[in-house]
Amino acid sequence: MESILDKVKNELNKVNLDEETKQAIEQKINELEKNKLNIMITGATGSGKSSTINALFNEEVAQVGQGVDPETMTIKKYELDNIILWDTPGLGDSPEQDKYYAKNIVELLNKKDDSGKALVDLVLVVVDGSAKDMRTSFELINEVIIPNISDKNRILVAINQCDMAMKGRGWDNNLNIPKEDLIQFLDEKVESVKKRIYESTGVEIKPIYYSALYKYNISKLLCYIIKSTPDEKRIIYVDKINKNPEVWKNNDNLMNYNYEIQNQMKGSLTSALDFAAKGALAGATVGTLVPVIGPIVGAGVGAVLGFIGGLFDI
Ligand SMILES: Nc1nc2c(ncn2[C@@H]2O[C@H](COP(=O)(O)OP(=O)(O)OP(=O)(O)O)[C@@H](O)[C@H]2O)c(=O)[nH]1
Ligand SMILES: [Mg+2]
Repeated sequence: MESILDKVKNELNKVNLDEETKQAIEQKINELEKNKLNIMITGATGSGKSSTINALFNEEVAQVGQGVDPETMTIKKYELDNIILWDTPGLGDSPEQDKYYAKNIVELLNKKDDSGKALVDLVLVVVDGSAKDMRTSFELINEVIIPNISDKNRILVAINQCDMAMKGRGWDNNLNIPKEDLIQFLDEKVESVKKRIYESTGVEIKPIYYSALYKYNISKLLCYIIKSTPDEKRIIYVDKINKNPEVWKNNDNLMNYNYEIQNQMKGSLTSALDFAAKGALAGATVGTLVPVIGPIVGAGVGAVLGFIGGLFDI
């Protein structure tokens, strides 16, 4: 299938722009095509790491791309073309094993890419919202993840299994959403997780809650992930997100997440291309080419994500 960047490249070729500008934009697109996005998914055993990966991404792709990282033999590596998912083994089964897993996680967090930057772009810690004892999760977040990632904005804490947070009470099985009492319980949980991380580390992280099983707040989760993704890598998600519209349907209505997802991806690609073109165009300033590039990128993103239909209408 034609990728979003190929689509944009083709469309740009059709518009009336001078050769130099076109070349500058094309060169930038070629550069963006080489970008790799590395995401670590970690958490206690059974928290729902694998279910979360399958909810967010195209399941078939996730399965065919499965492999084992030969260096560690413990962290699973899924390659969805330019998205590399590092699925760590669940912690909490035995202290000796956890020590070994933690060591592998620290090693991966300290790995550098070819340009000398941290290889892992962001870490998603999946917390089991139905678990009483969250000690393993806090040890992982506070003692393993936070001390080993310098940009704290790249650490995400997501509370899964929100449907089971009150042992199944408060979950509306017909609508697949939490009822008022469960919402309140979950909001308090978010606050207490945030507080426990802050008190141990001084780092402020704002967790969210979702259900990978019932596909609730998956758009919110993706939105949360995109905002922590380096600007120029955001567009990578377009080709790989789950193509089943049902996944993106049920969210809290605090924001139009599906609109926001599209907007973030469009915005970061448009400004990257505008910035590249500016260099080639005499007298151009930042934003000069946005009226030309913006609609093309918008149409491309809209075409690929059109399967979500009305949800992405602007
Ligand atoms: N009720 C409920 N169950 C869930 C949810 N997410 C995952 N599960 C269930 O929890 C179990 C563990 O899910 P996995 O996705 O395998 O968890 P994991 O973190 O990958 O587990 P390990 O790889 O063994 O550490 C499975 O039975 C899932 O169906 C959820 O949101 N709600
Ligand atoms: Mg798993």
